[in-house]
Amino acid sequence: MPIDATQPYDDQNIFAKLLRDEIPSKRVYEDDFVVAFHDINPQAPTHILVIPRNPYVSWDDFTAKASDAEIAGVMRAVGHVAREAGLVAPGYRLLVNVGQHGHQEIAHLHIHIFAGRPLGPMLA
Ligand code: D5M
Repeated sequence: MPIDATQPYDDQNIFAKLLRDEIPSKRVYEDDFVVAFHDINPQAPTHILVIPRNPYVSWDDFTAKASDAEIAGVMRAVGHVAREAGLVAPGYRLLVNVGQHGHQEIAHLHIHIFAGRPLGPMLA
């Protein structure tokens, strides 16, 4: 079920548990700002999620509350993860779902990286 992007942060969401190592993940990268790991239900041959360490419900929450330094850190980390995974030459897609109409299912901001096959035109 999609979440309400305006809800308060719930520290029992699955990515909060993953950040606390209460559930396993296949991590590919971490730094002061983010943790990146393989999506459990991949929609492409490469499907990585990048999440901020800090508790933001959604992209809206993040862009409203995070410092410029943190926003830059998260965005740079996404680029770094894609580069280190060798995705730049073949290409990749970034996606952030927000709230009900965006079909965001987990109430901790996550940035999807899809790659590994031609992804076709944008869905809208
Ligand atoms: O995407 C939520 C994504 O989160 C969806 O692609 C599955 C993924 N997911 C759910 N649980 C896990 C765990 N435990 N590890 C890795 N990936 C997970 P959304 O944009 O909210 O629809």
